Amino acid sequence: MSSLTVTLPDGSKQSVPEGTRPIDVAKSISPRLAADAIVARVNGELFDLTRPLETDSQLEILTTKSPDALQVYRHSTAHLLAAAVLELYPETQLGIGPPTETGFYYDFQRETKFTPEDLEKIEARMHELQAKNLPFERKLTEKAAGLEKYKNDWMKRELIQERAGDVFTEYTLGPNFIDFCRGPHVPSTEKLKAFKLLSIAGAYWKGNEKNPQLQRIYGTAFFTPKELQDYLNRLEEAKKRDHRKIGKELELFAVNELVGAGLPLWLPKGATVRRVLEEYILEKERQSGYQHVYTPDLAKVDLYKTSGHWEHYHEDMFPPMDLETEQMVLRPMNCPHHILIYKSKMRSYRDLPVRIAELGTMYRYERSGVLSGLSRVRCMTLNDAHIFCTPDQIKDEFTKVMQLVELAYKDLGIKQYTYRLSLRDKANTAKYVANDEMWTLAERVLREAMDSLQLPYVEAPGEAAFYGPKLDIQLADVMGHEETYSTIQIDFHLPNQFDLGYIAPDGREHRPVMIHRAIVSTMERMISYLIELYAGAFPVWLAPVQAIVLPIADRQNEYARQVLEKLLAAGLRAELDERSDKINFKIREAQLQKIPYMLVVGDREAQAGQVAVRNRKHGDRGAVTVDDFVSHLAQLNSTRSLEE
Ligand code: TSB
Ligand code: ZN
Repeated sequence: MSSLTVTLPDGSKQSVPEGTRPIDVAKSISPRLAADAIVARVNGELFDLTRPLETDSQLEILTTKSPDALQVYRHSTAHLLAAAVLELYPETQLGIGPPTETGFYYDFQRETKFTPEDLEKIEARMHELQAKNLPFERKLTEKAAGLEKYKNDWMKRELIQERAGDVFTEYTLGPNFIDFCRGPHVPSTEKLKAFKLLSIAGAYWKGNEKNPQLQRIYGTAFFTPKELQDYLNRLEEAKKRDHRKIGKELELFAVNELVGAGLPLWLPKGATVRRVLEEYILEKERQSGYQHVYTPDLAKVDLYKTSGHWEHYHEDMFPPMDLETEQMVLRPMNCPHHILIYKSKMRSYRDLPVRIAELGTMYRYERSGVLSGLSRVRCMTLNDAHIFCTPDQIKDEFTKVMQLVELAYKDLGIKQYTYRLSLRDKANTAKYVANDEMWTLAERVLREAMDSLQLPYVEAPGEAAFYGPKLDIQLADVMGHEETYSTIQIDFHLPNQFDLGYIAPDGREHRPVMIHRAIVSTMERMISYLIELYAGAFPVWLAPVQAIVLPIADRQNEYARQVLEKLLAAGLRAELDERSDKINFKIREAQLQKIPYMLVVGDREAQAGQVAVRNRKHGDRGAVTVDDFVSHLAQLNSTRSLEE
């Protein structure tokens, strides 16, 4: 029998008989390694631990420390799910069952709908099968034989037909289950120690709504029960904080079928939070030398042909409208309008930087599948600005924008964020303007600016704007899912497209550079974040209702109204609950509404000109005079304090 050379990651070599399996090598290194092993990597490819080696190999044993191993582990758990489903509901046909970022799913075709009770049954059966320590085994099948074998299974036939080559692989799981699959898998179900089924949803075959709808079962799996429990706890917390749920409970926003998906309606309370945020950022911008403008939400298609949006951003735009002899389109970005404001008069180097800002409403055709509450919408208002400056001014402007971001985050109580340098994908020529020199320069400017601020960043190819690279500021939700909020973008492209100029000290016309920037992102996305960050209990300065007056009995209503008047006169947002309900009931409701201050007034308070203060977090705070309370609250409000 011939032998093979196996090279391990530390460079050491072993000579082993042909047919040796990675698991055998792992055992020869240490029993511990063999026990922790999930899958192997052979010559760069993931490889079953129990599959015989056929050639000389670079071999790596992946254990529970490796993210790639987790993907394999979850994929194997998906097979376990499919095996359990087929045992319980043999009439089911299998779609695909891949791992995901957070777990796995499997798509099934079955007449009857799966119920939550079914999920419990399926999960119990998964545990039974798991305990039998069933092996995963790889099998090679001839394509022709496979098509014959699966002649009644249209999904499998489609998958087999798409596969290149004459043979394909299948994996058995124990004696009764076999599935078309690339693998690899864990050696046996003994490895699958912690999993949970989570939900059922509809999903189209291959994600195409023209195809039949399947039932998708989602689950998650971790290497240890503790990791699984931590994840489930976070999921629970995320559900509690979900801005869509809180948005409904606190009457912040609503969506209506008749208006359409991704087009939220801001209810009075949500609108108040938004207005406060808008006023805040406008004030900070005014103090930082920005000039605010208003521009229309639509323009001629020609504008976007000039800018390049039509060529590179078309797929994200709403389709054009025919109007008399013109074609109009809803704007997907505000930049072209601001450029035309810059261009509306002669500019000299003495005028630069010109900073044109707007709470600009824009429209993007986000696909229905990615829409979510306020965080990803189709109509959004961006705290936008375009800075027109000389090349020498870029760094200084960049730094000032970063300072503004930091100030805003501090005032909003946002503490955790990371920086991302978003670059183009050089291979995707349709999505990015072609001009290597320009991209290189813009990227260098961003890197230098970040380096001189000594800020760390990660790089993300394929995330740039079509006109230039971005420095994005990323915030994560409870589940660790990241989105871009603030963004600073260097653009040498649009100034060319619109032939922008300024008169330089040499008396000649030069080209300005553009910086696109958003500090607090779109009102929609930022408020979705703040709702989740505070679980609806906004800091006083952002709260839709800052204090509510609660008379104990009807006879104090008159006094309560006077208290309300004083609060309103001081510019505070206050309400009065005059209903003839029990005080405890009123307090409970105000607490559920997360109103920072409840001002209870009974006979004693009415006589003394006082209110009994109750705070949503700290409970009873004792009685104070109305004037003292008003000035305390006004102080918290005007200083935008995060205390209460
Ligand atoms: C900063 N032209 C630039 C602008 O001058 C621009 O539009 N940049 S952007 O395309 O990156 O969008 C700015 C920000 O809007 C993003 O960073 C993101 O926080 C927010 N945003 C983008 N799409 C959506 C959406 N569908 N729903 C909610 N917010 C969004
Ligand atoms: Zn822009």
